[in-house]
Amino acid sequence: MDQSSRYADLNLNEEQLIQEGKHVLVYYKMKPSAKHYANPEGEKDYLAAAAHFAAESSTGTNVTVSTTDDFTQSIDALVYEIDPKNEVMKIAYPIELFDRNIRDGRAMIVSFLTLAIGNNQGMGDIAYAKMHDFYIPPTYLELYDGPSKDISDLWRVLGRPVVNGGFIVGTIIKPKLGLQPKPFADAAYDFWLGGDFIKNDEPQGNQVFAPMKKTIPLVVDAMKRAQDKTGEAKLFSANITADDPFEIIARGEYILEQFGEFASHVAFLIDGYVGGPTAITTARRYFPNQYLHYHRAGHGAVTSPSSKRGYSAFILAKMSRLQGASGIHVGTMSYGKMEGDKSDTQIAHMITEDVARGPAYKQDWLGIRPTTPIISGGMNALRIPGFFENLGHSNVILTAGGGCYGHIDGAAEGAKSLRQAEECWRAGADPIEFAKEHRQFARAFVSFPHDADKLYPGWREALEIESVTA
Ligand code: CAP
Ligand code: MG
Repeated sequence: MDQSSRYADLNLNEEQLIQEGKHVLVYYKMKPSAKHYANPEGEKDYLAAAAHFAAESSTGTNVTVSTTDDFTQSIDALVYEIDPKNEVMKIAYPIELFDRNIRDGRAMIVSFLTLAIGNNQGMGDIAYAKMHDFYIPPTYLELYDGPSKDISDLWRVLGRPVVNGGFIVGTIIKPKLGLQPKPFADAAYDFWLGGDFIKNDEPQGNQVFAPMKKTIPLVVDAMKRAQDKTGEAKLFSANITADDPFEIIARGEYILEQFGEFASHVAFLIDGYVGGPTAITTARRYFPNQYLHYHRAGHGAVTSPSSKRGYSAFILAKMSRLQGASGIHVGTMSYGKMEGDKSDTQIAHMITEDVARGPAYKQDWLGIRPTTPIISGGMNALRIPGFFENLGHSNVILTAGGGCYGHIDGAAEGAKSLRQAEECWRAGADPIEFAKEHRQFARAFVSFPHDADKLYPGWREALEIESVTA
């Protein structure tokens, strides 16, 4: 059934829709199924498929129902632009479609997802559809929580300027799982002698071999000893992810109680993709005084460039700022081990700047606090100069697990090598020349010889230091 007469209006003007501010605008890459449409690239069939997509994403289904009235049609989602050859489809969703809290009338990302990335992901007449950008108008934007804390709060704890406070050197306690409480805390202490910020790895929580109520007290002690020894404040991002919001709350409350006078040094980590919006919002609303660290493990299932369904990493990050993530992993923009591209800098700029361009829309964030780009995934000191050259600034948190615990001289030296690598970039220095004067950075070449050979050919001769097979 061709529903384009109801769910499409190609005369709508995007600028005017933005001016009116009554619609969430969404940009998809969509392909109709050749099984259902004789000419899926043709204007008529493409529009019919897009209209069905809009119907299923708003007020309709695959047939007309007798209960539809005038008001219903007034909140239909409308296809307002298509480019079949480039698989482009843009839909305007009236704000009224989206659910609001009964407690405070505010918006919820789960409602945006259940409509804009809901049934439409499995429709028989759509080969695939992936969201690549969306625009939120001011009257809807202000209904989202946004971050309650941001990187300036961490810089304040670290005793740094709260504007451009600079690079936060972090790690992830490795191995990913298997450390019992004392070795876990020892690993934390070792890193903190050189670094600023430690996170739980995403699956670490309350495993039977490392009960949280045994591990956390030892981590608190390690933080206190490291702070005393270095004279510097240290930060810990504790994983409180769980299925049950009450478990999340119980974990958070226990951790803050244990850290006591140093509770302000604690961020809370939520595995936001697998945990979902409820987990993120539970932490955001119950612990508004803690920096909310959004880990995105699992996101690749929908965001990978190899996936033509779901939504992009840009969308995940944009939704995280709306939900109130203080920081989110944004990948390493091709410099680390995970999928990514140099152009992913657009994600980092979009979650931090007041007004940011995406693939299709310019979003004014209207003063909503920034979300910190968290850089992680296969990073070590050698990969840092190129990374920051590409990103253009170092007001980020970088967490390197292998890059620290795989450093030949241990985690603290690994941390120092990361900090030196950022200094090298900031000074615009040649890394090999810089390494001649900075031992920990030089020893990163020895620690990660495969990277060194790839990134800095000739380093062995130039640095004249003993080389070991990694
Ligand atoms: C990195 C990491 C992070 C990934 C997540 C890991 O460890 O702890 O979870 O970076 O990817 O478990 O792999 P390494 P992303 O530093 O040892 O690689 O940040 O892209 O979401
Ligand atoms: Mg991890």
